[in-house]
Amino acid sequence: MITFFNDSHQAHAPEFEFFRGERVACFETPARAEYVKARLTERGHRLQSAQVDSRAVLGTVHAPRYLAFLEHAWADWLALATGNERCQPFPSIWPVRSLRSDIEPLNFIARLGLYSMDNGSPLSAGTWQAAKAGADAAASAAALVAAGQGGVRAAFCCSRPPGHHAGADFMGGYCFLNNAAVAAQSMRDAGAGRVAILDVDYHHGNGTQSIFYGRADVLCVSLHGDPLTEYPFFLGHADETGQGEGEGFNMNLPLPAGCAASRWFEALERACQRIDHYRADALVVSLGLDTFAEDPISKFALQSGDFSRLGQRLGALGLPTVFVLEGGYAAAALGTNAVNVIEGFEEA
Ligand code: OKP
Ligand code: ZN
Repeated sequence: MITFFNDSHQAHAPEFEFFRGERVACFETPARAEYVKARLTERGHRLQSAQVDSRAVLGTVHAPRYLAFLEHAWADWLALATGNERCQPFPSIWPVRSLRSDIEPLNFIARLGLYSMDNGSPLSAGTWQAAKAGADAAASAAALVAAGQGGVRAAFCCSRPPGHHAGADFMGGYCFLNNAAVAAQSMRDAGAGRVAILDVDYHHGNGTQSIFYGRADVLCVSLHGDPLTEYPFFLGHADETGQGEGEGFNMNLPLPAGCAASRWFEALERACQRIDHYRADALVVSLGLDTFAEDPISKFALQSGDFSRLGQRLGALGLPTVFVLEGGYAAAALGTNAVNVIEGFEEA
């Protein structure tokens, strides 16, 4: 399988996040992608770098004022005070119900709150550069797979930071630019009439859902930990089925934290049947690997061998497919688990 990788993911390297009010080392680290790269190389997969500039498609899935904020956020932060290059900015106020989000404040931390869903998505010097490279990879993979040149049926983007929590105008959950949305929109633009997005990350992909919620041309299906107890808490319930023209084109399959792998595979089967019935022309997989039993922040029970089975089932859908890496925090196991999905897919 063609694999996209770009060293500039390393430019996004915040040092800490908050956990129970304390500073802890980030879970979403550069080592994650390096472990996947190492395993891909070991198994003889070809790595390439992006050749498509995602700027135009980013302008259709994200709000212009959010993109402008994100691109200049680090420079704005540095301009605020000397020494800020050694500090990470975090939001401290958010425009919740009854507060206005139409007017962008001038204050940097207020703007950071306007464009954030949580205080768990630290910025660093190279956040924009890394996230943009990931979006470029998603656009490149989509272009390649949509064109089907040389029999290319699938591509995998080994990029970070992840993207599925990022909405049209906000960051959150370690995500800044929605790579799955970029891939899906790029495939639509390249002529695919119907695109399905399947999100198998442990956490509900609220950003992806919200971007396509009113549309019938992109079906969103997600299996994830029940938001009653799991992040992102405020979206991902089974009764969210789409709205307007999009009614019936969003499917959530929340599962209880701690459930067995057999239950997870039953939900995967339902998801695949929905995608079959939709008669999708192309598939985007938000490949979170935090369903792994050893994941430090998640509570599903998949073993490494189960990722081969996942890949086989996705391959059996028989669709042009773009994989984008999302979460997965048992860093040293990510290489094996990601490559198991890819090789399972190729076997099918
Ligand atoms: C991102 B992805 C721990 C707080 C948890 C949110 C989890 C984000 C998951 N300090 N932060 O979907 O894997
Ligand atoms: Zn996750």
